[in-house]
Amino acid sequence: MKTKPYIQDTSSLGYFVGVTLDRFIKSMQDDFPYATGELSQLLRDIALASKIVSREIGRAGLSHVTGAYGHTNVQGEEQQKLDVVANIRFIRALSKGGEVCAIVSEEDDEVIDLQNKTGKYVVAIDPLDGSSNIDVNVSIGTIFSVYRRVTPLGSSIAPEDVLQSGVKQVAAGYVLYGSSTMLVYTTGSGVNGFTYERSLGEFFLSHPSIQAPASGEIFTINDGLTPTVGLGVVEFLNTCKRKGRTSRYIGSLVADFHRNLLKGGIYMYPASSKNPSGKIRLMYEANALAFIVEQAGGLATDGSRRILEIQPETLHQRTPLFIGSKGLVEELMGQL
Ligand code: AHM
Ligand code: MG
Repeated sequence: MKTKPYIQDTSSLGYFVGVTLDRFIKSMQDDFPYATGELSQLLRDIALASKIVSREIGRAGLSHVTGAYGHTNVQGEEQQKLDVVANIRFIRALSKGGEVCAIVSEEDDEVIDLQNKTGKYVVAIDPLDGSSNIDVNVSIGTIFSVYRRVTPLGSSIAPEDVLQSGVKQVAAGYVLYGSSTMLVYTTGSGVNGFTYERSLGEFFLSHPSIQAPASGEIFTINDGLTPTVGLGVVEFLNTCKRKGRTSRYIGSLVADFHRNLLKGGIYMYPASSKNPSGKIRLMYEANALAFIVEQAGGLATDGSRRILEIQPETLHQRTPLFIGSKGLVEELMGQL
């Protein structure tokens, strides 16, 4: 019988077409001979929860999960029902997996101690970001950071396991529930994006090796804040307008960030008189996106410090955030 080797020529389609998230995670793990597979499993757990959340969001208007839950979180913000649903889904997935010992969530005042003394990882998560857009069918997201615990396995968790600066992240990512659902993540060797194929129930690699454009034309800010922000930011905004740049603001950090990451732009949430420390939370919003943007060649700062080097002092600490294309962030910094 004549045989021939199976050689699939995908060169005209791009090498990565058809690679599932699972397979991609596995191939990344294979690059590290001593990897135990626990981080890979953790990423799969997050992906699974995000599929469930994507389904809940997709039918929210029909299933009575829109609207307020009737409870205010530690930030003094009213929780939406979907915030609570997403929080439960992610915490359940992360606690069942067995790799995680502690979780910091936007929706929980205190650290969630999973009482798992063999769990190697700590996760900080905003299960559903963009609360104001939940009920109006506009893009929202999930943001997550993964840290290695610093106390020895077998011991109880301690504050130093949780309050780690962003440079210590071993993985970070976000899920964007937009016109399609996408998961974008990094483990410190580039940024890759996966699009969810709902009918197959799989994420497929759609955006390999994402690079942030070196500069860009988009500036992103809640313009209502500008009367109460610092003069440097106002000056930069005037420069953007004079140069004919484009203003775009969705009000969902993940969506605004993702657009600027792909197209070139800068997202700004400065300190203002209403939010003297800014609005964005360091541990489960800014750090993950800062890790991703740097991996993609961009920058993230609070105006004077690299976001990733800020030592968190409290779980729900806020920070001013300027993040995006390197050229634009540097230009802003020159005017602060
Ligand atoms: P949230 O975590 O309560 O949703 O708040 C964070 C959100 C970000 O997604 C978004 O960039 C920002 O808050 C919008 O704030 P504002 O409505 O003040 O423009
Ligand atoms: Mg949030």
